[in-house]
Amino acid sequence: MLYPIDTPTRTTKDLSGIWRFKVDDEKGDFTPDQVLTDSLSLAVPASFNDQVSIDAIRNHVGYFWYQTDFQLPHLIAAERKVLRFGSATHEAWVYLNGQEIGHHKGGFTPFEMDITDIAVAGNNRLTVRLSNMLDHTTLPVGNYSETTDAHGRLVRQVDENFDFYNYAGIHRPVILYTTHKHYIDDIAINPQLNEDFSKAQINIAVKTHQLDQHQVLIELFDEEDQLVASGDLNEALVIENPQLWQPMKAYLYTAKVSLKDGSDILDSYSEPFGIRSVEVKEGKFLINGKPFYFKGFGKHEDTHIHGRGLDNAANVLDIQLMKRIGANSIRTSHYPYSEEMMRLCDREGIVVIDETTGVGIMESFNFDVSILEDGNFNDATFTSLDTTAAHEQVIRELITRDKNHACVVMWSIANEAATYSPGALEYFTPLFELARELDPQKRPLTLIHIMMSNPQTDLVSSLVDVICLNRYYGWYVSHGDLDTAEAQTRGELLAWQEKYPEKPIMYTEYGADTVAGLHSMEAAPFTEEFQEDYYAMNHRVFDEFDNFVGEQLWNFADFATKIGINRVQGNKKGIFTRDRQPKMTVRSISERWNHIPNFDYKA
Ligand code: BDP
Repeated sequence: MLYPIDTPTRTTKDLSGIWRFKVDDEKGDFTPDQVLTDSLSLAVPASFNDQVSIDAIRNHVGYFWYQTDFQLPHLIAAERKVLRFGSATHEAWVYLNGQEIGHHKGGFTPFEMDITDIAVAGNNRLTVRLSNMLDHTTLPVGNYSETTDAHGRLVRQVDENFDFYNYAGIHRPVILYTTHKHYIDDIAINPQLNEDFSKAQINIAVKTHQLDQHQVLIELFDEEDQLVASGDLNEALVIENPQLWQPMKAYLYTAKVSLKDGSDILDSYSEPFGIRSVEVKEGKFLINGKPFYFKGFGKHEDTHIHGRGLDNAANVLDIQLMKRIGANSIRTSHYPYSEEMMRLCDREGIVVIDETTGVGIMESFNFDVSILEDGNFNDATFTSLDTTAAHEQVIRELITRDKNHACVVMWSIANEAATYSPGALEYFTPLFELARELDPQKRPLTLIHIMMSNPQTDLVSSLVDVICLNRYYGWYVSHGDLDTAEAQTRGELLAWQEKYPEKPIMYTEYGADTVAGLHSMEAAPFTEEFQEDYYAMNHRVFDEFDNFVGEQLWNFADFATKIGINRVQGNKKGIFTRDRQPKMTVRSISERWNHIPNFDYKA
């Protein structure tokens, strides 16, 4: 799916701004053609939750109405018109001028509707009904229940099966864009480098709605806007001596695709792309043929006031901070991030492990790791949950959306599923096959292992290209005892290495809750001293293993989550606070990472 941009043949209209908003009382007295009265004024895009000061609205589980009016100039009357949501969390029914025009389930991927026949010149009323409910068929997974209050009213509840606040709303831009009635629908770019990187063949597939006489022309431009190759769909497009997209040193070409009728250009679209190779070989993760070492973070889309809504300024600052402390990569834990962030990572050379919403796939998510001790790993996750359809859908939508991004070097199919549970291999095998089939660039695939999934219990690692581990020795296991934690860390890495000597291993999470400003001489848990010691212990062990290819700590910044006895106003495992101030450990991590090269660290 193409990102909405202005081109000589396309116009975009951003519907961001202040919309009308109201909780749906489910009495059925509002119909989407009406003006939403008695409403609150709310910013779009953003989560609704932290914009309101009324607890009953902030915490409401159920349905919500959003509404705005927009004007369409007569000028574009003859154009094809499309309404596109970057995301609406988690399920949306969309109405234009009172008529239902679309429905989408899944809160982190874009969807669009052709409104050519429904939009009118002049005023148009756009109404959206939104649900923030999650259950055992959705991703992320939620535990849904219903009760009645003292007045006999239905009360819905979602107990998140994951550790982040269930923000909802219209989280990403709503854009109206126009095209000619014959148009470019999609572009897939797959650059192939030859062995010595002196040449790149740029394979481009274009999906169009066109007539037989129309032709597609492709022109490739470098960063100085110089034409470097051109041709139609049947011609091989070759770039000699290509500039490679490198981690932290991005180089982006642009593919300009034109749909032509003789000399008339009916539609044109410009897609940035990078040329780089990615390969997993002999225990190494190779980018452009060289062993890459991941340094970075699991993150969240999570900022004050905006909640999970797009915050371009925060994204820019986060990347600036990452660069300053020597990080080179992120994982989009635990859902696809905004297209704006993905484009920024392309531009800034940030390496991305791109994750689906496959989180919470476990009968009940908790932090009780005692099941490790009693050896009873069985649960009924894969018979009691029913997430296959949602999982297939998000894999399709994620890969369709992000397939051209140079920054994406690996897909993460899920985070911390019950991969030790009967049925896990049967559940994941077709999902991995689907992802491999959909990706034109055939990137490596992984899923992220929870602690209970270790070399003895895990059932699915035969599927992955890289073994990715979330580990909390010294925190959830052997809490506060870093000597024992060190031995456990070493012991488990050895066991993985023995079992899969050809597969690279990396940590995709490790961290300790740390309350900024809390200190102690004896480095007690929750203090800044403990966080620093915890990381030093882990890093000592990482450096002993040749096929250990990366460290992405948990988390970049403190973030909002559901309340619980383990949570002090949010998850405090950030090495930055939620407002992006450093905790003490940032200095030592920066010292370490600025000395670890992006390539050949373990050579
Ligand atoms: C892991 C999850 C992550 C949590 C983290 C934690 O992948 O979402 O926030 O642990 O407990 O279970 O901090």
